[in-house]
Amino acid sequence: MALERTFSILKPDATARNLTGAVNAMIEAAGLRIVAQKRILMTRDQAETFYAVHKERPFFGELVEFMTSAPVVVQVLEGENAIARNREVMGATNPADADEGTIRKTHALSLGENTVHGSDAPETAVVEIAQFFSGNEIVG
Ligand code: 3AN
Repeated sequence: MALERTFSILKPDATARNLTGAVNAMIEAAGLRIVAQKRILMTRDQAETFYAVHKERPFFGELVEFMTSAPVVVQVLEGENAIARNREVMGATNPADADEGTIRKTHALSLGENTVHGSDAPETAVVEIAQFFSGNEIVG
């Protein structure tokens, strides 16, 4: 299996509770390398573009509000099978359904305030990484 890259976000509920280091430690312990990282305040435009696939869903407005409410940390993670590996360590979208030892089971507050985002497929990873990072900002 070749090295793969995935896009990750530490969401506002994580930065608000000063959990950047704690979540990063879980990501690194899962065998993923943080090869790019920056803390930003997402604009409404950025959040609406990022979550465009959910535009028709009833929670879209709430999701955009939340993602722009406080800083986030956007990241590129690299490793063997990184997309699936990251989703494994993130845990289920709803923390109530997440396995013990996952980031969401350990830290998430609710279905909306669920601490992390991770790309769900190679195609989305490429698009999501390109929205926030240029090539020379990623150092593997
Ligand atoms: P995941 O982030 O696990 O891939 P998606 O892509 O189904 O989950 O949902 C994107 C984000 O939208 C989730 N991370 C979650 O924060 C939010 N979300 C999903 N479903 C709901 C919901 N029913 N109510 C509020 N927020 C939701």
